[in-house]
Amino acid sequence: MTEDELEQAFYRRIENEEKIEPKDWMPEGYRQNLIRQISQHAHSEVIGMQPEGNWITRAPSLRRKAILLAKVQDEGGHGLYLYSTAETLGISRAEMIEALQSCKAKYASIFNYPAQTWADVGAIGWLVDGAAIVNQVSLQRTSYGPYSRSMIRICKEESFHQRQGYELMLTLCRGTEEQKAMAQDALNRFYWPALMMFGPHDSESAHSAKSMQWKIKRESNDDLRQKFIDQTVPQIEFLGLEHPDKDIRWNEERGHYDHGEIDWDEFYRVISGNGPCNRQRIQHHIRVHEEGAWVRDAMSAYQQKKRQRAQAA
Ligand code: FAQ
Repeated sequence: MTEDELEQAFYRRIENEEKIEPKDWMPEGYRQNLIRQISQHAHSEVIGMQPEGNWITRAPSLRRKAILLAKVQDEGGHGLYLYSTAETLGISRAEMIEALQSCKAKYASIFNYPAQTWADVGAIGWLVDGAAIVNQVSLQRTSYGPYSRSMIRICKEESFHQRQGYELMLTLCRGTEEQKAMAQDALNRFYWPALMMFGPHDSESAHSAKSMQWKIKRESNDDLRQKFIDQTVPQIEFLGLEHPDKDIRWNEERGHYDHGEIDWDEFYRVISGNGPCNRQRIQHHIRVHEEGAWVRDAMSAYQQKKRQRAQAA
């Protein structure tokens, strides 16, 4: 088949909702865009372990500690599925890690905010995992087969994360005045950065047009953000907390909540490396990666020994 015929066949498959698999022909731009998005998604999961990981030794009970340990470990696992998914497109894990550590690749802006109190652990589960699920449910229908399948598995685990976060918030809101105030403060600090997780407005989104055409993305940044805004209003009411957005109003005609404007200067500051914890997050990743070098060396020495034994036999 000629290049033109291969391209036409690719678009027919996209049109027919068929999944594209690793060995199938695909346009180079499609491959590169997937590598960009999936590797950044993987980095987000791994860097996302840091804010909550900070609370494992300070969880207030054995039950809460066990839940938090399991959750943080799940996020590491999600990172590993996603790195493997990106590797099917012809990039190595080492190249992706290098791009992260040299700040060429991004990760979700939200993880550059600190988890300052125990209530932040609840707000992260409820709002950050909640926003991640809204996005990832949509990505279950993405056109690249391995990415779509990893999203199905990840969403199942994320919904447990979201529920444990909301349950933690509910416990605080039904506790003492101080505990409820701590929950309100965590909501106030995490609400706006959670909305930023969906990316810039559609009109400002560099990759959306191509990603929608290729069905890598199935819903736009603003549509997904609106879904999250709508679902969060009754959850805030049920907790008995005040909504951080003073402009939030139900719009009967649109069938959605109208809302206040996000501070986009803050968003661009954070994604360009100048958020509250950007340097700390990357430095921590580099340090731990270097400390783990002996594990990688031991694994490759073991593989080599196995290969040599197999050859000798
Ligand atoms: N933060 O043209 P667009 C989680 C960048 S998982 C940082 O709209 P696109 C689980 C964007 O990369 C959370 N950068 O881009 C968990 C691009 O930069 P580039 C992660 C952002 O790709 C919970 C530029 O701005 N989820 O939380 C952000 O079409 C708790 C232009 O933007 C995913 O990654 C941002 N918020 O749409 C873990 C989902 N927004 O690459 C631990 C998969 C935009 O040109 C604890 N990704 N940028 O240098 C996606 O769905 C998309 O990539 C979007 C952005 C929607 C994030």
